[in-house]
Amino acid sequence: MTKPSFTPRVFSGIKPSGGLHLGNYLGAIKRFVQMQGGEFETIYCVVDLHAITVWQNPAELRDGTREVAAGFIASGIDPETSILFNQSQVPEHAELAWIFNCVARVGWMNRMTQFKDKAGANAEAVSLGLYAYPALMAADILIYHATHVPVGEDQKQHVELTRDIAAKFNHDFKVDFFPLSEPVIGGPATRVMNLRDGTKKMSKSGESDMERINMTDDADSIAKKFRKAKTDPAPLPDTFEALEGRPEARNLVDIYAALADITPEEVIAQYAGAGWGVFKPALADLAVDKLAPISTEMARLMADKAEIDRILARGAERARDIAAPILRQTYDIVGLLGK
Ligand code: AQP
Repeated sequence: MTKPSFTPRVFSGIKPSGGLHLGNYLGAIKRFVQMQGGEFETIYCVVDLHAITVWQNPAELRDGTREVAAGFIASGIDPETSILFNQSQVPEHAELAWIFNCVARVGWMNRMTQFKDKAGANAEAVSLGLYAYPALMAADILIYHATHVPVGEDQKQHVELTRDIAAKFNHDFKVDFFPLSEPVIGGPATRVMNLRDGTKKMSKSGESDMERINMTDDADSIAKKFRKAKTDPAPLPDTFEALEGRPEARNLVDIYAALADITPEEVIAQYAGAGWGVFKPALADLAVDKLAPISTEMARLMADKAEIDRILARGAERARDIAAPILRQTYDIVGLLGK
């Protein structure tokens, strides 16, 4: 049998489980923008069904969904060039996820490190949805036959699981229907770390606001958070390799590199021997320079929520045009009777 050729198509999403932070921007959104308008068809999603795997206040979820959409647009996602929508408006995601719940094995889910991290010692009490999350993520990607998935390092294991699910489905039903989607991970900021603890990633749901730079932070907050960011007392070294074993210092260098679109080695070449009193204000200025136009534009967009809702509804229609036939074919392959 000849292999089907899949349209080069990108899918990725962000949960509206809190405000966007610098990790989401550098690890994901910046890449989403770079992949737009070239060889790929690009589909970007506010994954609200993933957000509710932990309790969300309904009013905050609605606004958070709009705010993530505003963050995408303000960062450069063009809702005409890309398809931009929120996940719950395209029911095919949840329908395919059920099929994948029946394909994925419990043992595979048990190996997911993000579940272990999030559930911690409380695994018996978390939602079943949090456990099954990776099967929904596989459906998000495969309902579009997406070939490429730009993500931060923390999502790599889930994209690998998506490939396992696609391969098992294809094998079980003797078809070549779902592509083996490639994770796209690269650059200096695939894992932006918490500003108070360089061994933990920056997260929306981290305990303290001082751990993260929010996309909506003003210049004073950004400067204060970098000034108070944990570091060791040594100045910046002469070589990038010498940052080994200095996670907080390495993190700030990586953030600088990603914001300036240069390599961490170039940052070191520029700042070798500099103390934190020099480097932290330079980093804060750079971050303000890059983030202020985005947060200003987000605020402008959030002033017209009806317009954001219209953009998301239109994006959902376009998404369904791709998703519905793929779901119909999946049902047919599985043997589910219908029109
Ligand atoms: N710290 C990070 N560094 C680089 N990339 C990151 N991403 C998240 N945190 C970092 C990337 O952003 C995209 C969207 O992630 P998500 O919001 O859907 O899920 P998450 O990874 O669980 O994000 P958070 O901020 O940690 O949310 P909470 O605290 O609610 O669980 C993904 O591509 C992710 O890799």
